[in-house]
Amino acid sequence: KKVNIAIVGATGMVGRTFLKVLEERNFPINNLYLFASKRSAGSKLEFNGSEYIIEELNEDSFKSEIDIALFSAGGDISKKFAPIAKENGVIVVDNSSAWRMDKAVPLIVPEVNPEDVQWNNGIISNPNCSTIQAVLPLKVLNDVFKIKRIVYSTYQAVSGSGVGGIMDLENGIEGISNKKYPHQIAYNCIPHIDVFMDNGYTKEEMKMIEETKKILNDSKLRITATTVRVPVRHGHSISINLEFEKDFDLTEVYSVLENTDGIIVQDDVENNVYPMPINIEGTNEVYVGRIRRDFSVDNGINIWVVADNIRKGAATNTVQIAELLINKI
Ligand code: 11C
Repeated sequence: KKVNIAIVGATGMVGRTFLKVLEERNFPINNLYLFASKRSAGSKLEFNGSEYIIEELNEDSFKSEIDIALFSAGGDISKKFAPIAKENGVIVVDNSSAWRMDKAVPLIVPEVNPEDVQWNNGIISNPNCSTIQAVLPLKVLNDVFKIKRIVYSTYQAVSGSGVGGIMDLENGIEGISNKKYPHQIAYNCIPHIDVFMDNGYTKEEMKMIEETKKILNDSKLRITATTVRVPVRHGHSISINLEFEKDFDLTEVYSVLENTDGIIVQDDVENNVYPMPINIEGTNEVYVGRIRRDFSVDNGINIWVVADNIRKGAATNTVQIAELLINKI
């Protein structure tokens, strides 16, 4: 069955990647509607060999027969327009942080909690990019060894901040000052992603902590995080330190990860093989390597997790959620 799809924020980095991923996955589309701000209205984007004209998003945009709308236009647009779409019978899959922690809104990574699509009420949230790539390995390891504590340390690409982040990196290399970030990102690391909260953590850190608990459905999980922007164009990396309740065998950890859909294990240190952002750009999987015991605690382990933040961290995951919906429409 073919469905009618709308994209809100079609001209952005994630919006354009929605189109590529829908095309690559042969998503069964009948009509496609592209929405963006007034500035982009009238311009065209190509999909499956045809040109589509971008329309300005407004309160009447969802009056057409739209089944599913993929939103990636920032939190304010989602807050305003997702309820309007929902009232018009559209199911919204939202890539912003606007609805993620709303108890009435499922937060989904299809390899982890696809069943949560059942209780959607017209809005489904796509998690933060760093959370998505982390919970794939965590879900299967938790199922087998029961996680006691998680320590996240991230190394996040500038594309996570959109075009402005990439400009700051490229300009910085040329000696031109930063606009997007509070400091130069070229030749630097900035331990500051999103705004600071009253508790001393950044919002990105709190997103990773709270979203992980919601997706793994365990509000008591002990989690801490440090999120850092690094001068990498695409691909977020995360060092994850874990403590399990149960003792484990490293070979069993490998086999659990290797047998999980969506995960590719790259771990052959003798040959310098481990996941790196430069190698995984444009892919849809989550890569895991540097798997090793943490000898400083009981039942501890370290893993290194890399994924394309615009694909699995955003566009691909959102399209996969829409695929879960197709059979229900
Ligand atoms: C970053 N993770 O890399 C952010 C971008 O909550 O959807 C995505 C922000 C979000 O800056």
